Amino acid sequence: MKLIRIALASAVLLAPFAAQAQFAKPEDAIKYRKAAFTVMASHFGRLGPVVKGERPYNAEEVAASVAVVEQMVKLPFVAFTPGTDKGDTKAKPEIWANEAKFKAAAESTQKAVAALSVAAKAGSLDQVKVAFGEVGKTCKGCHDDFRNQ
Ligand code: ASC
Repeated sequence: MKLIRIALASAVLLAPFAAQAQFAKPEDAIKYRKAAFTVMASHFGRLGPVVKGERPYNAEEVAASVAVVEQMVKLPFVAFTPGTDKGDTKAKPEIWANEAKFKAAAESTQKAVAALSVAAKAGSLDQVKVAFGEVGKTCKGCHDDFRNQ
């Protein structure tokens, strides 16, 4: 019992360091999160012309892009580690000043993407259009609050 308590206490205390240990240097975390956002934006952006009717709806193509977005949206938020507010980044200090709000914003994006994934898998352009709009709103909301232009 005592050992378990010590192990749990250590795990809690060391958790933030474990997250940081994934990246050798702050620049690595910045590069990593930017890479995830870049790939995500590329695949989310491909849906734009489809939902606007400028490109024919291909359900498989859309589902494949949404699957990439769904994977990418899991990645960048853990890379906003302490000390990565400086450097080649547009991240605002608000991310670290208001971590709960940032976490909530990340989670609402992930939830919206999960809904987009359901729509894409259903093969319904109407549902994809709605879900796409909702994801876009969460992207913009987070950028307005947490990213410098
Ligand atoms: C995109 C993209 C974003 C969001 C945002 C939505 O395609 O790259 O960052 O949509 O512009 O408002």
